[in-house]
Amino acid sequence: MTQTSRESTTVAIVGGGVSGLTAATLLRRSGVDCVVLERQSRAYVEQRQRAGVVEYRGVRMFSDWGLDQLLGSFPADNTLEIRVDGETRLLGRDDYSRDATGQAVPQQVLVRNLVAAFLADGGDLRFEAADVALQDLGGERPVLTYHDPDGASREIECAFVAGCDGDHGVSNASVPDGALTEYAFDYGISWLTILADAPPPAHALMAAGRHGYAAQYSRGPRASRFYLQCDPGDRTDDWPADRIWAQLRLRLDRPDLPAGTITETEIFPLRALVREPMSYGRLFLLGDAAHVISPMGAKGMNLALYDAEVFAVAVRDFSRDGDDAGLRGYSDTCLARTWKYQEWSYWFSEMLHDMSGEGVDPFRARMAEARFERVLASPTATRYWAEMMTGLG
Ligand code: RFL
Repeated sequence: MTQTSRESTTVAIVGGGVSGLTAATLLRRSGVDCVVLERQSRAYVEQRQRAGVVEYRGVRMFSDWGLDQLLGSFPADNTLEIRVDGETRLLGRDDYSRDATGQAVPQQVLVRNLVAAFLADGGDLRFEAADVALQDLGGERPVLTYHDPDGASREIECAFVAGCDGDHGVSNASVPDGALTEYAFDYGISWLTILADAPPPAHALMAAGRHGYAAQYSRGPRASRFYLQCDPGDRTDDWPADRIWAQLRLRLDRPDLPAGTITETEIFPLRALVREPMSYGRLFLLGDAAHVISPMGAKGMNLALYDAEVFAVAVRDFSRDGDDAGLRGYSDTCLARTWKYQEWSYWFSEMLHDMSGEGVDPFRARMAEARFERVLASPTATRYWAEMMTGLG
C-alpha cells in the first residue's frame, strides 16, 4: 500500500485568486511559511476577468508593503458619470476624491502579477490541486488532503487554514452545520455583463433610465466591461450581439458607441451574502468565501484585499510575538468593513435601479431621486460617497 507523505506548513491557503495570493504574498513578506492550493491551472486563473479597480485604500496597502509594482501604472480617477434619462451628472470631482485615486488594474492582471511575484520569491503555489478536503478544523493542527496533477494523494498539516476559494468553494462547506450564520439578500434584478474590445469611456459611466440600468467601465486601453440590467429569467442566448449593442447605445445615450468584438457574456443575479463569523476553529474565511456583494460599488475584490491584509497581519503577530489579538478579532474587524460596504452597495444599487424604469414603484422612484439629489447637492453627502469610494471611510 502506498503511504501518503504528510507535509507541514504554518498556513495552508485554499484558492489562488485575489484573496489567497495576496494573503500568501503578505505572509511571505512577514516571514511566515505557507502553501497555496489552487484547483485550476495557472493559465485559467491568469485569464479570468472580473474586477478592474483597486480602491485608494488598497493602493496604499500595496505601497505600505513595498508592492506598488504589482498594480501597474494606470491611475483610476474617481470621477463617475451618471446619466439619468440622458441628463449627465458627475460625482467624485471633489478635492477629497481627487487626492485619493485608485488604480485601474484588471483583476486577471493583478492575479498574474501576484503569481509571478510569489513564485519568483520562492513561494509554494500548487495549481491543479484536485479534491481538496479540510479536516480537524477545530483541532490544534488541521490537515488538508488533495490530489496533485499526477493523481497522487497529498496531505498538509498546518497551524491555520485560509479559506480563499470563493462562495462555492470547499472551505465554507467544511464548517459544521449551524456554526456559521448566513445573511443573504436577493435584489430581484439580474445583470448581463459583457466584456468587449471597445474603447473605454473617459470616466466610469452609469446610466439609469426607463429602459433599465446600464454601465460601462474601462478594462485597459482597448477593452470595456459593460453591464445591462435584464430580466431575472433571461439567458445569454436571449442577448445576441445586435441586441446588446442596440441596448447599450440606447441606455447609455451613446448612439455613436462602436460595436467591438464581444469576448465574454454572463448573466448573474444581483445578490448579497455574508457569513458570520468569518472563522471557525483554525479556519479563516477570506474574500468571496465569506461575503458576496453587488458589483455596483466595485467592492468585491477590494474586500478580498482587505481580508487578506487583516489575516496576514494577525498570523504574523501571532507567529512572531505570540500575540493572538488579531486572530481573535479577525472576524469582527473584517465584518465591520463588509457590512459598511454592503450597506453602501445596497444604497447605490437600489438608487440607480429605482430612479427610473418601467415597472418601478413611483414612491421608490421619488425616494431614489431625492437620494441622488442629496449626494450631488450636499458637501457632507458627497464626502461620505467619496469616503466609501476610496475605501477610507
Ligand atoms: P476568487 O477570485 O473567485 O478566487 C477563488 C479561487 O479559489 C479557487 N477554488 C479552489 N481552489 C482549490 N480547491 C477548491 N475546492 C477551490 N474552489 C475554488 C478558484 O479556482 C479561484 O481561483 O475569490 P476571492 O479571492 O475571494 O476574490 C473575490 C473577487 O474575485 C470578487 O469579489 C470580484 O471579482 C467581484 N467583482 C468585482 N469586484 C470589484 O471589486 N470590482 C469590480 O468591478 C468587480 N466586478 C466582480 C465583478 C465579480 C463578477 N462576477 C464573478 C459575477 C464583475 C463580475 C462579472
